[in-house]
Amino acid sequence: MLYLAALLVHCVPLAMGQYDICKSWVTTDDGPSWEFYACQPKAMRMKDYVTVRVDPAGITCGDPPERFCTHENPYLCSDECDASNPDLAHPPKLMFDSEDEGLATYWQSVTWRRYPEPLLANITLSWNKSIELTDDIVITFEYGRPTIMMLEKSLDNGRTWHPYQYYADDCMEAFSMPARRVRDLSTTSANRVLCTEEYSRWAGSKKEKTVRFEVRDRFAIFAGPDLKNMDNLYTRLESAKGLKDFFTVTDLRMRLLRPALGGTYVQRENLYKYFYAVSNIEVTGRCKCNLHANLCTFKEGSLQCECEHNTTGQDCGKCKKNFRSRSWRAGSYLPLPNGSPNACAAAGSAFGNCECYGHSNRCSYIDFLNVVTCVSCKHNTRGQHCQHCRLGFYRNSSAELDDENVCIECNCNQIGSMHDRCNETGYCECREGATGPKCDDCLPNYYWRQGCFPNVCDDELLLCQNGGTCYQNQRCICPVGFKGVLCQQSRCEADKKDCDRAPAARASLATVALGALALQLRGWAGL
Ligand SMILES: *[C@@H]1O[C@H](CO)[C@@H](O)[C@H](O)[C@H]1NC(C)=O
Ligand SMILES: *[C@@H]1O[C@H](CO)[C@@H](O)[C@H](O)[C@H]1NC(C)=O
Ligand SMILES: *[C@@H]1O[C@H](CO)[C@@H](O)[C@H](O)[C@H]1NC(C)=O
Ligand SMILES: *[C@@H]1O[C@H](CO)[C@@H](O)[C@H](O)[C@H]1NC(C)=O
Ligand SMILES: *[C@@H]1O[C@H](CO)[C@@H](O)[C@H](O)[C@H]1NC(C)=O
Ligand SMILES: [Ca+2]
Repeated sequence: MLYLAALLVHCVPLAMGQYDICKSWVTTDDGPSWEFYACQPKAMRMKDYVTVRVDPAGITCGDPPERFCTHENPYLCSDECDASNPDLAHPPKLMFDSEDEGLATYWQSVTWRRYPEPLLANITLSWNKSIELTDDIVITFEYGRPTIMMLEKSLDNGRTWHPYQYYADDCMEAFSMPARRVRDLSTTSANRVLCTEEYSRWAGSKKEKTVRFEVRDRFAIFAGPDLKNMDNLYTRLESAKGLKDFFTVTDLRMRLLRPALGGTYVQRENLYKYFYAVSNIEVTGRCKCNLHANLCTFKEGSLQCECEHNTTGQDCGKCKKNFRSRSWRAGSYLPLPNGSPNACAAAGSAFGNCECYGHSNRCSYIDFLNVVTCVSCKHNTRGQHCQHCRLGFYRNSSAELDDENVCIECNCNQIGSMHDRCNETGYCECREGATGPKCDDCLPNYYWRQGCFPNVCDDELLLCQNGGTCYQNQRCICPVGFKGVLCQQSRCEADKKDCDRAPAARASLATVALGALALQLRGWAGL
């Protein structure tokens, strides 16, 4: 009975009745009709849909066969890993199987025979689908938990990775981070990435086997210890920036950085007892469908939302064709308890089918042309169907026409370009001497000063004459007695007064120099 109660409490956030239907047939004063609600799929065991990759190559034990020992009895090393024998192999898939007979099956790494070189392994889980975590990630280690590891996540199918949580027996030493516990986080720090020491200390390899990423404890910050007040969590998920995304992943990566040591030091004489062994990785979550679907099915190798509200796409992230009369929006948990569907609406029924690709809410009939046209196109679009980009913008060729960001600003350099229009690939038309897609660079032999100007001089071509030096390609600094853009002009020829003064100045300099020489000569001669 106690067990059952625990199970029920555990299931509360997963099997919540809230947001589980997308529409219902209701009877109102105007007769029966559909009513629409925000909806989301049920939480599932995500390990059933995952693809796994273990790096580096050769990190899985058994090729060649290898002996290993345990920390409990390091001198009894009877266990053996052999990839070619199904009974003795430990391939990655054993992290995701169901262990009916109660016997742990596990992936196992090679032993730390290369010590002191670190024993590193990455376990990467990919769903090719955005997933919203609804419960703790629980990783079960046989033969001891790593003393240093890190959890990373990706939101873009593995293109970019971000730290999710750090784990070490000494956070300061391993990551230069203070140790913190999720339980101590507050409403403003609920999505903080932290380092915890709770899952890395040695407690005997049989006793403490799990490493957690605590989703429930973070939910509890808003929903209370038993997650009773889920409304408050849903309200926060809508209003707190970045909170929803924090619990969303497409991929997860465990970076195993140092195995269990079973003590303080590594015993070099028995390296067979140091390795990683993972028997289970539990990830509980639901497909992210932007609150537009309550079903998510495994099709053609990946999970896909069964979109309602006239939306479509893997995550119901856009409006169906012919339903783009207003731009796409995610459903919302608010107002409680049923949320808002924010459904896509059929395009302009009043005037036949005037598609505006979601850039306008209104069509208008122009009598003398006999056409229906979209009014006030948004998102920098223009045209009868808002299908072109405004002047000064160009079309992003990899975006759909109904994308809010389909038109990209040309951003032409105001001084370097002829005007602020650009061609279909975003190239501006440059004034003389300017270059680059945005005309903010100068061609060789031009310099930038409120536009591109041809170089006056050049240190290599030595255009400055009569010993002049080139200053920043802009002008020659002339020696006394010369002037002109390239110091080509003697001051004597240019101006009689200069001519009179210059030799005099030179003479006086010569006198001083001679005087000094005379003094020195006198010194040598001992006079
Ligand atoms: C593990 O992944 C990280 C990037 O997330 C990479 O820098 C590192 O080299 C990988 N380690 C191994 C052993 O493949
Ligand atoms: C990922 O999912 C998309 C959309 O369902 C699909 O087109 C693509 O083939 C999948 N990629 C892989 C590697 O499974
Ligand atoms: C979606 O389109 C269909 C067909 O036009 C319509 O019957 C239905 O009410 C629409 N759903 C929503 C949520 O607007
Ligand atoms: C063009 O659109 C694609 C797809 O939406 C997007 O990934 C890319 O960042 C956009 N490019 C620019 C320059 O905005
Ligand atoms: C845009 O201009 C650049 C530079 O002149 C050129 O290389 C490119 O081919 C042009 N693109 C189109 C679509 O005309
Ligand atoms: Ca297993």
